[in-house]
Amino acid sequence: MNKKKRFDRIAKNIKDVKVQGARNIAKAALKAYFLIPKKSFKRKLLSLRPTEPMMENVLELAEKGKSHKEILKHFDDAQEKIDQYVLKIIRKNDVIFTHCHSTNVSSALIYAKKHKKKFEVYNTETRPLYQGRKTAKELRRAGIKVTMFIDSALGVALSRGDGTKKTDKVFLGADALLKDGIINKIGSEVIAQIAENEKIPVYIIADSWKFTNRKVPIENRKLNEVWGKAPKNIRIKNPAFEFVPKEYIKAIITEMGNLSYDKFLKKMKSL
Ligand code: RUB
Repeated sequence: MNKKKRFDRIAKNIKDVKVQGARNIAKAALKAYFLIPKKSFKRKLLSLRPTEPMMENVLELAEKGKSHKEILKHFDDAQEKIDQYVLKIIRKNDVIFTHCHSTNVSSALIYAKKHKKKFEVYNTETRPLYQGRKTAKELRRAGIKVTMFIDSALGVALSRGDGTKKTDKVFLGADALLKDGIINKIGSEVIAQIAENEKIPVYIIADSWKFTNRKVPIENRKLNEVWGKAPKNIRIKNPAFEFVPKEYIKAIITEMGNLSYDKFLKKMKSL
């Protein structure tokens, strides 16, 4: 297959969410960019998932001459450090709630399981594309006990009702780390609000390369993801992401440590 065809195939997989999550998107985009390292192709990649500053950051690094290998090494090194920090905060019998599918979150949970931590996970199915099923399968394969909830059972999952246990911690990934909070999968702000009411700490688990000072638009996706053959006269909205203000965040765990959001911002400023 020629380079253009391979580029197009990767681009389609990113657009269709076959490749999903900020880190996997950044990795795939990088692979595509190195096939055809041209500005117009970079622009095309950035247009596929507009809420992804990590993709933008790594493509800029590549444009400035950082090698593919160096960038991939950052992802692995960062994850290793994140895993260590997350390991330290998981307590015996914790119930950890997560949403959607995040490689940064799942890897850290799997690492903790490998290091003999005893905990279980509550997660959401994450309509309309059901990334929660991917999370549930991945964690279960690693031997972690998982209970999946429909999205509208968020309140039940987070506030002990109908036979559920008390949730001890919320772990959310992030697509964008901003000055005043983070952006993650739609539903994340409601989760953070309920967690705040229930006094459950919310941890953001993310590679610091998701940080940006730029304005990040929220991606609105195709309506047929929500309702395949909806009657024409019904309007549908399908926002993919949502902003979570830093006030709801107990700490952010990046490769730089387990920090309050303000301390994290200070560190980013000093780089
Ligand atoms: C995925 C999502 C993830 C973040 C972080 O959304 O919101 O929580 O991207 O993921 P989508 P990671 O499925 O629409 O891409 O930790 O893998 O970078």
